[in-house]
Amino acid sequence: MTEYNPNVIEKKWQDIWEEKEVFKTSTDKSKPKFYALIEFPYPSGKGLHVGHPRPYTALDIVARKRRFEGYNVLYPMGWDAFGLPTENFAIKNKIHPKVVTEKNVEMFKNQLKSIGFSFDWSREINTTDPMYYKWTQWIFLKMFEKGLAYKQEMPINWCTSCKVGLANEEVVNGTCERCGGEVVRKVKNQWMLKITEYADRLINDLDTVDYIERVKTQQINWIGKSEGMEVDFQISGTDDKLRVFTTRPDTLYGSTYMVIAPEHPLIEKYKNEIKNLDELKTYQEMSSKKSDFERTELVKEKTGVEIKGLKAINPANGKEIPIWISDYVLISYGTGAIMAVPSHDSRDWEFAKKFGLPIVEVVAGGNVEENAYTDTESGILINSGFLNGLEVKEAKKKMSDWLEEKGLGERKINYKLRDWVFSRQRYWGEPIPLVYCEKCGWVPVPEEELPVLLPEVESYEPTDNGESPLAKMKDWVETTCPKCGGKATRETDTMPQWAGSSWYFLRYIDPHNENELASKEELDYWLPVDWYNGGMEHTTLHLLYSRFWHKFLYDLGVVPCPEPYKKRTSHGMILGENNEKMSKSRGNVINPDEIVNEYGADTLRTYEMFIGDFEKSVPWSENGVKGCRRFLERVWRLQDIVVEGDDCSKELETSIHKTIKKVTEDYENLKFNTAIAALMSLLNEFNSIGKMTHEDMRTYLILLNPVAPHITEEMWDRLNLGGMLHKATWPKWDKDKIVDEIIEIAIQINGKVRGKETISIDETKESIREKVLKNEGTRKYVEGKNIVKEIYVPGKIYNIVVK
Ligand code: ANZ
Ligand code: ZN
Repeated sequence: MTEYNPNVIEKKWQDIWEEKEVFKTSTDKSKPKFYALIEFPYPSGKGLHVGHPRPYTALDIVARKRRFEGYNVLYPMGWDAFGLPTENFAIKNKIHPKVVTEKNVEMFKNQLKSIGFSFDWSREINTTDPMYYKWTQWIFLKMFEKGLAYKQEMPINWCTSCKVGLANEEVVNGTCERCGGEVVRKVKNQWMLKITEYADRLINDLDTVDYIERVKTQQINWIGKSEGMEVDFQISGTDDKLRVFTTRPDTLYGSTYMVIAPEHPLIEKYKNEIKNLDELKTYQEMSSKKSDFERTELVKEKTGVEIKGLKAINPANGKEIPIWISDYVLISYGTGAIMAVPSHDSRDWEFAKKFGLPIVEVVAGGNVEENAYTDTESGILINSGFLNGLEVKEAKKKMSDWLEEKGLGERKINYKLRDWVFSRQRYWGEPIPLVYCEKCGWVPVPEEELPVLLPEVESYEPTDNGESPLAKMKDWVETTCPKCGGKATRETDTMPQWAGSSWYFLRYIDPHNENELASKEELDYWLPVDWYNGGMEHTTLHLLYSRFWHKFLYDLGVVPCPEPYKKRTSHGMILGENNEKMSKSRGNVINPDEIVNEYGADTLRTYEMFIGDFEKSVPWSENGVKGCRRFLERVWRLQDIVVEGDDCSKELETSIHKTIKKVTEDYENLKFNTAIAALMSLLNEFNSIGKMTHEDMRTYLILLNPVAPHITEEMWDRLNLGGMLHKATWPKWDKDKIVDEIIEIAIQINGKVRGKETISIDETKESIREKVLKNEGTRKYVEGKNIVKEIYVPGKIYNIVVK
């Protein structure tokens, strides 16, 4: 037998698959469909990273398995190619971003092809292709038409080094997510998208999809729905009111002072009455330099200034209280003003302690001299007039009713989510297809004139006053108004990088359509995406944005379902050997090309799936790579023990059927490592009995094929196992053959049987526990609760007590 030589066989099979269009999605709509999606990469100059193939291989495995099972599979790939790194490279090296992008795409594509992913390359898309961004612009215009895009003077996050406005999501710890530069606030006229209008639906519809729990939780927290009251405090000696937002109207009697954000208009309005205006101005100046992040950081010592000459009246007890300004109150949330209750809010408590303000306990249960008592479950109201003796929940309701009755306030729901800053003052993005006319205002470019192409410019650098480089192109900027024919100017801002990725999964469905973003027939068949895997870092950015766009398109009647993705999973990162992030500066970056060249693509794929729990971050290990290569060599040598005969080996029947079951289930549950481990141990069993029938080999190769497609296809061919491997059908396990191994146990929660789970008799307690907690039927009784006790009666009942 010849030696295992991946360099030869991998290229050979990649060429055959490509030539025979093996992975081209079928047009046959009578088959069940499976749409597998991974986040398309940004084609940076650095090339593919070993982190990329992890999710790509995972869904490649599922896609290949589903093809064997008779599904019509869509597993596409494309390029999210607009954005800053390419533009910054273009500026530095004076090369057009288009050229940079082409080069990088070519490099990425070759790298991906060398790993043998089963993408349907005929559906490749690129967000910078005018035929693509025509539809990105079209969706924007629809939003504009429906009033969801509007321009507003906004204090934005301004990166002093990229010279560009950033979305809140792009600011990390007060610095630019991309370059690490300092972020300050700057007021700019910005296009905004009203994602807030969809806030409730973005929360509620999470109930209808199968996302991993931490993704759901992060989205819910990011949207930050908060139910409370707006309450008016009279300003002493005037008819004027100062309105606050509070989630604790029950604590109103304990409000001993008020705080407004430094930007609050009250200061300007009462500048003649205020006695310490200069001091306040200095404070305002100072806080304008801080980011929201810095301002709300809990550990920071509180700062503030009392507004002398103004007082407010607590509407509950009629007492006069002081008003302060402090930057721990944000202008962008609620009403930009709060009623401070130092006894029951930690920030207010710290502030009161620092400035010697009175602390009045109104919910008994803690020790408010020591710290704020914030518990809302068990306290009883005191010092609070008509609320005395009530629990917090009742008191909230009673106070809210009272305030509404007296016309002093109203119930209000607030969200942390802000509208999406949708302008960038940069070159390498989709032009915003609007023109400004003195007479008609903002006018959309007519649909038949889309796409508005990015013009050629001399330099891609933003201007120093923060305008886009497009602003310097007089010929392009000056145009006529589509409405009245008068003089008009084009919008020179471009869209953010998140635009193109907000709908790309729709374009894969019908990538060459010239008349629509995708045809209704194709959308009806393929949507929703059945399985979307992507990084946790995109949970509050791309994932939320694309759900928002999809819902908008659903409202327009363009797409048939309100949610784009049926299922969302997430992978862990691959770290350097010493458990650190891989980075150029640490010199620990592994280039997948080197692994492919030295060990083969199948080894890379096997290793990345065997490396550990798919959802957890794991360190790279060269030894691990070698181990996987040795495994594949042993697979290769199985050819030596093949004997004539088409029936399954009798001796190993149970093992084979158990392995089929395990691998089949594990692939679907992201447990690739344990699937591979099962295949390793089955290999050992074949070797120990020293023979394998053709049928055994077929089964084995099909099971391993999704992980290591080249070696398995080659062995199938050499052993003449019938046609080509990728055309085979997925093996089925026979329940009867493993019957004595599989038993059913009952799951009992708080004394009631709520469901059943099948386990094998030799299954470990940890594994059984994991199954029980994930059980479809019983999960809902356990989730979000405290497990206080677990008792397992082996082979019979798994008892859980929750609180
Ligand atoms: C009085 C009070 C008493 C509060 C108490 C809390 C506890 P969430 O849940 O995040 O919505 N707040 C309101 N607007 C604010 C702003 N612009 N900047 C900073 N803080 C603001 O929090 C709502 C609570 O945060 C509000 O309820 C208010 O403080 C504060 F025992 O009012 B509370
Ligand atoms: Zn006009």
